[in-house]
Amino acid sequence: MGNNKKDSNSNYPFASPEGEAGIQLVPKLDTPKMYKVILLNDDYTPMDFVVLVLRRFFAKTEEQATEIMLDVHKKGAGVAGVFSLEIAEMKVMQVNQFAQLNQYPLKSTLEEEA
Ligand code: TYC
Repeated sequence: MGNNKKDSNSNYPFASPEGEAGIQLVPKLDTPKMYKVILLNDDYTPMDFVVLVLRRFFAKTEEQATEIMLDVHKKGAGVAGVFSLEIAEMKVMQVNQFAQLNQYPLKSTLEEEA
């Protein structure tokens, strides 16, 4: 019983990340930055199209999509979703391309999460 983890580390199993001499044993990882995909309002894109975009690219339900769309319509902008940088960049491209293909001025942009 004299040489188990409990004896050598009284806080076991919540082991300290620092060794005997205060040396860092477990690397501290920065939490990855997250990015908001912002939908921008305009006067021409049909509401139904915005709802479709939110369902297709952001996996929102009809109800969630309608709520977000109306929020953007009233306030000028709103959050469609929050993602890692690569995923957020892809969503922005997909939305902007899909809108352009359908000849609507709908735009989305990125914003780093606070
Ligand atoms: N303002 C548009 C309209 O009245 C609807 C709309 C909502 C457009 C959200 C873009 O991101 C948007 N048809």
